[in-house]
Amino acid sequence: MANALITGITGQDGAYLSQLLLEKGYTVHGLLRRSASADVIGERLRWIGVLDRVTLHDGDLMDLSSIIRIIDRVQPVEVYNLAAQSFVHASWQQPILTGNVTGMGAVNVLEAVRIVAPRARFYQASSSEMFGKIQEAKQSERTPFYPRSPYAAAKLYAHWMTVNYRESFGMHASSGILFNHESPLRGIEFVTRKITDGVARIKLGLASELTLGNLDATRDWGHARDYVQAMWAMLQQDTPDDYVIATGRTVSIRDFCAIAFGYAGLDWQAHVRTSAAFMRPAEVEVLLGDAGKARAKLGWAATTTLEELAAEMVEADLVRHRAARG
Ligand code: NDP
Ligand code: GDR
Repeated sequence: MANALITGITGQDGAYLSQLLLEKGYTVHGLLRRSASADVIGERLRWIGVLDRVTLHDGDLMDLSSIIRIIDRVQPVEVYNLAAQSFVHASWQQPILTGNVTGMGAVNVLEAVRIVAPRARFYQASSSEMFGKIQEAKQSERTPFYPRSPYAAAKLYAHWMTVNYRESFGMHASSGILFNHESPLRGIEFVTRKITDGVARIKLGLASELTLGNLDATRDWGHARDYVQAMWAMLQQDTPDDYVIATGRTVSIRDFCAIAFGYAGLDWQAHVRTSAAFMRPAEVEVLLGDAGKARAKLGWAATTTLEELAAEMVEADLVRHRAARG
């Protein structure tokens, strides 16, 4: 059985990708950073039902020797670099950490692969945030980048290093420029999950208000379950390349509120407040992806509508809060 290694295995995408790779017959290994909160480690992997089917190795993206040791031991055929400080808002408070983990961390993984498993195929989790202040109405692989946050600048560095390792060393290194993708496993600080969690609390009488930031921004949102399939498909190609992965529909935060509250039979305007605390020093106003290349070359297309995604997330948050209430 082929070994795959996932950094960021405890995150949203790590859980869905683990599930997909296990279904495909891989032996799945993951990089796990030590935490004092050992009781919550692997919560997403447990939720999706794969925690006891993956092998976790202690290490950190900042610790090159740990990555070399793990890759040397596992000898993976595929390495998925999903680990990052991934919250854009936090990247202004922690720009150096974000640069180190999200930017340089990717180079640590590229170096480790080059040194001890040079034939392994490598996937870099690049981001639509790299388009930032958009230079074209619909963003494709040909659209110039304009990062608007320390997170986006770090991702852009990692992206270009992936391209450079491919061109300099002949590595099978691909970069997926993924637009926002969500799920019931999305971190609670990201806006969709914050909203669906708020809807569940309000529906169950546990809260009456939800405070958000900029409601005018629009995002091209898909489902993480669909998007990890594109990651895998990129590494099955004979030639490594870069691909935009998106739905081709952009919706404002305001309209996502209407969809999620509406699903639960609530009027969002009666409950949503805004606060400057959740505004950003620089905003990415609009993102809208053109995934035509992925459709043509990978045969990939998003299959989950935003309405279906919001419903699944609200239902999961209702279940969580009902269970917590006892
Ligand atoms: P999450 O924030 O859910 O997961 C991030 C993962 O990185 C976690 O497993 C986290 O571990 C791990 N991590 C953070 N710092 C370190 C470190 N120093 N060493 C080792 N591991 C570390 O992200 P997502 O699953 O949503 O996203 C996966 C990747 O895709 C990220 O790189 C993200 O930036 C990128 N991306 C995400 C998009 C999205 O919409 N979700 C869109 C485009 C790109 P821990 O559990 O210990 O915190
Ligand atoms: P984003 O996701 O920054 O696009 O990055 P996030 O959900 O944090 O923000 C989306 C948009 O919503 C606006 N917003 C709020 N955001 C948060 N988090 N909380 C709020 O209360 C709130 N109110 C309004 C934001 O201003 C923004 O415009 C995500 C991450 O997964 C990245 O790692 C990934 O690279 C990109 O998606 C693609």
